[in-house]
Amino acid sequence: MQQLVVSPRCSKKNLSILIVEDEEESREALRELLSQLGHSCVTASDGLDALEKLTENQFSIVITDISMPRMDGIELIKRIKTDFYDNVDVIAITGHHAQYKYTDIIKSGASDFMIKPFSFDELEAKIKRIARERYHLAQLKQLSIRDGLTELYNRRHFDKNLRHEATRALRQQYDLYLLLIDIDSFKYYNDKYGHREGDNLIRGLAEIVLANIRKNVDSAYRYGGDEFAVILPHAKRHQAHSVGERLCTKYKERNLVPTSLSIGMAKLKYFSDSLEENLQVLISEADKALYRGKGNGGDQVRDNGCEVVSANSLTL
Ligand code: GH3
Ligand code: MG
Repeated sequence: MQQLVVSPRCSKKNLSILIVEDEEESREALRELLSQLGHSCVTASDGLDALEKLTENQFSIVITDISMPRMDGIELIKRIKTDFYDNVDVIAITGHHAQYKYTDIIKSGASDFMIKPFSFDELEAKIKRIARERYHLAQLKQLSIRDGLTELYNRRHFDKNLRHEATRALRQQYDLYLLLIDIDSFKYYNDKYGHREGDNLIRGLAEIVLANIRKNVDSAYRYGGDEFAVILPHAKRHQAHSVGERLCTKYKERNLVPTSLSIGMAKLKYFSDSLEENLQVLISEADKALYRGKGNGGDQVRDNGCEVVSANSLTL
């Protein structure tokens, strides 16, 4: 699913919180109060217990005591920051403020710090601040990987995801195809109907692409200007072909004359130990196939073996 979504774990309310405290009474009191605020809470009795819970569940915030048997809070915070970095915020609570300085605890990776006895209002305010920051950070992260016009993933994210997907495909030895899509005669359309209509056409194509690929498997990108890319992991040649054909056909149904789509497809191959080299070949082959199709009149899907499939000749 590619729509602009901020994970519920990052939303401003209803956080998943892990409470780490060796003293049962305090632990249960915290759990009850935080649950009353609508958060879902899990408890752990020390650092080791907390690490186990962290591997079993996803938490937004860990509230941890510092002095605990087996593994103390400082060690726990360090482990959280190395193993679960970015995903978890920690609020440390201590009654031994002479033993641990604020700076020591923040340096170990905690987002905030409280000294016992503390008021519940103070804890609530700190949780709210962290939740707000997490929410905005998640939004920023989403924006940084999206194209502003179409909300598809952007080119930067394409580069990152392609590396990730290709690594998995080569390691696990399954087929991966890349489609590069370019609108034919788009300049003419822009000139004739204006830039705003041109923008609408680009948005419309993004919708078509999203509606015709497998959710949670394939991914679509605005590659730049009037070019789009689709990564198809676990796809055979005929499947990649038919995705391309379907896109051409669905696009034609919108009757945005004189524009049409040219699509080049290529299969990821292992040429060298350098992933970058393999990716360069993949992109260059899809690009060459695309331009061969364009040179041949456009409105077609070509693969790197030069095969042409005319969208006009399809019976659906
Ligand atoms: P070809 O058939 O060879 O693909 O040529 P074309 O007319 O489609 O033009 P080309 O692909 O060479 O260039 C893409 C054009 O798309 C150039 C640019 O003015 C236009 N363009 C790029 N980004 C945007 C955009 O965000 N909105 C609009 N309206 N136009 C854009
Ligand atoms: Mg074009």
